[in-house]
Amino acid sequence: MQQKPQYWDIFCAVVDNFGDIGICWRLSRQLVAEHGIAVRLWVDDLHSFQRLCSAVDLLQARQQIEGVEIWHWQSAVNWSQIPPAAVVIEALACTIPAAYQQQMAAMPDKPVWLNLEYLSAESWVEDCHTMASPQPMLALTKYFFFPGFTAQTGGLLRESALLSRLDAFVQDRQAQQHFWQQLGLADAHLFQRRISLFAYSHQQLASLLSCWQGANSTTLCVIPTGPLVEQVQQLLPELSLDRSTTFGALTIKILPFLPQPDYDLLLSACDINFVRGEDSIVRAQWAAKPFIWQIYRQEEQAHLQKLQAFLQRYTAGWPQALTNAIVNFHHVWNTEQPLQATWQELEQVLVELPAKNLLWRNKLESHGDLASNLVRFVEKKIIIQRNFS
Ligand code: TRH
Repeated sequence: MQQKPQYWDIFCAVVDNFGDIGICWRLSRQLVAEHGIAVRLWVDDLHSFQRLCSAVDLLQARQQIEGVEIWHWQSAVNWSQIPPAAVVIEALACTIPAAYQQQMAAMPDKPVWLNLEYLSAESWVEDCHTMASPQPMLALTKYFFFPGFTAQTGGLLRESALLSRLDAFVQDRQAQQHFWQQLGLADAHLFQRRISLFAYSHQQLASLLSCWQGANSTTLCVIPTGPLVEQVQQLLPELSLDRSTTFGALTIKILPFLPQPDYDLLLSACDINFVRGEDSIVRAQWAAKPFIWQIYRQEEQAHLQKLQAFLQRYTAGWPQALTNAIVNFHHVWNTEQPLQATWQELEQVLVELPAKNLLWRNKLESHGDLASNLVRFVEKKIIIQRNFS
């Protein structure tokens, strides 16, 4: 007899940008497709979700896409009518409704309640990963689950077929040509390098673009639609939004916001990837091409500490000149300081990065993937709860 799938509720409050929903959408699809879990994804902002997934219907309170039940998390939901799932995830430190929490506490088999945290390479994460947070008012326990870069954390989101898909794509010139063609860039292979630029608006953008304009080699730079495009337009008013525009050695093409699986391919098709926030930096590491991370800004410069922690792990054991080039450029890019000299320093060592990135990728892969690590953790908790009830 076929077993009934286990229900998981994932709650996603979109703070800003696309990281929150990007992560929840990936996780939900993977849980459904690879673990046979029935996922109900609660999202408070369907507009942002629709940018990532065009199939999202803004008018539906409830819809199913790719096997995931998507529910609009809005004030009108009558939580007393919603039986909680066996597993409840508050994604990226959002807070689930109090009425839903009461329902959880009233269940004979208490749900496993998890707070899926933000990504950080800082060492304290290992101590807090899977830590229990008893909720005395509710007779429930919540557990912290941290994604991360070491075996003592929950690992990173990675679909089981991702790396073989990316490797096959990189080895298949025809598939790459077809990919570029579909983006209106049949001539992409004629450029000496291809750069994807996904970044927050930036004070040094003009300086970066002028490095590429004046370079000896030709650059194709693709920029996804968004506020950065407006900034580029102000700097380069001749920029066309529909077709490629050339400025010296630099050609720019504005791309539509791609579906996530296509964005993964873009990162593999490019020679250098500028990424930002929390999810695209992870995808850039799976693509293993040289990447530059613009970390999401936090109050009191907390993000710079996080960046330093990441760079320390990522460059551990590297030759000093390579480490310096990477660390220096990340520093100026994230503090928006003049970058011409550091860009030139970085260019000298770019050729060394793909091999280093593959080693780094292997290491990350060995920690398992976040969805599978979550499932394993939940299974253990359910067994323990059964034995004690
Ligand atoms: O959009 P972001 O800046 O998101 C940020 C961070 O996650 C940050 O930590 C969080 O606190 C804040 O949001 C609220 O960058 P991020 O995380 O890379 O998310 C972008 C998502 O968009 C990611 O899932 C990749 C996806 N994407 C596409 O699917 N297609 C595209 O064309 C592009 C450029 C991105």
